[in-house]
Amino acid sequence: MKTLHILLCSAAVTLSAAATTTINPTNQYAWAGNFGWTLWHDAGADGAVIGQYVCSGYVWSPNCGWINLGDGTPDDGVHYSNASGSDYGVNLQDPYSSGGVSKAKLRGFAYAANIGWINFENQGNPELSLQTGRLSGYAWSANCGWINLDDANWFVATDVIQPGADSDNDGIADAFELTVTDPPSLTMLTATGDYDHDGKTDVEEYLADTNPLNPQSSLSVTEFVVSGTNCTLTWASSPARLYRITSSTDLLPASWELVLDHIVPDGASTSRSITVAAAAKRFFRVGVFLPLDP
Ligand SMILES: [Ca+2]
Ligand SMILES: [Ca+2]
Ligand SMILES: [Ca+2]
Repeated sequence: MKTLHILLCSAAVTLSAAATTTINPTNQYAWAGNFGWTLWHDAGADGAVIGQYVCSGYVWSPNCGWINLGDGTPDDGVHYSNASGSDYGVNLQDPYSSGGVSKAKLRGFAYAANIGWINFENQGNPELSLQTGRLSGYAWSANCGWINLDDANWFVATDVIQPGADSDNDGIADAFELTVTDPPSLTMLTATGDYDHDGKTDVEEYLADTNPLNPQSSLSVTEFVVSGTNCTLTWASSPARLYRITSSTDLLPASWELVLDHIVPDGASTSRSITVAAAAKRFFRVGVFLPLDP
């Protein structure tokens, strides 16, 4: 066996609670049959912001005025409850991947002073592509009807997905910390620590969306099979992340070459096969990154 594998987390992340819009200036139009175009980028200083856990900012309707997607600060630090008039907004939730497509659902309520609540719900099934940033589906206004996020001619797309607040500046989105700890804590995970002593730092586990409190959970190759010139790597994966495979013949830092990029996970486990030259020594590594990271 002259081929082996190693595994590294190869992603960097900048965290910020940005207020500027993430929406592409060209692809920013959603069509409402009863009140015309809505603009998601050109909505003033606070256009729409698509975040890893919550949306925020404003959509502008020339006919109906501002539509508020939320203030970006849900009461629990993770998702808007949409159970009170002071903690409402549109959440990004339930990421899934199947058939080569990764998506997350947009769910919750937006509010427009002139037309009331706009519901992002299951029937209209508004979603975000984690690969392209393109929105799809419909939002529903009880007073004004459907808003089509993916019209035949125009659609809404985000250039980036904001990771969200990192108030303790540890490189881990606060919402992730509050989700994985019980009771919710921002001090348990740290910039340099490895809480569960599995060899992956807390930050690496965040980047890989593995459980930093469970040593059985980490980004790792679970199977490596060589058959002739065909190598198959299998690793545990998260629907909220994308992956890449690089290879090297000698492990020198400058020698790594990209083999496969923007790999959409198959599900909880992902496999990819790579053909190599006969009798060649070849090293592989799997990297992970946040979709559309700024
Ligand atoms: Ca943090
Ligand atoms: Ca760890
Ligand atoms: Ca772990």
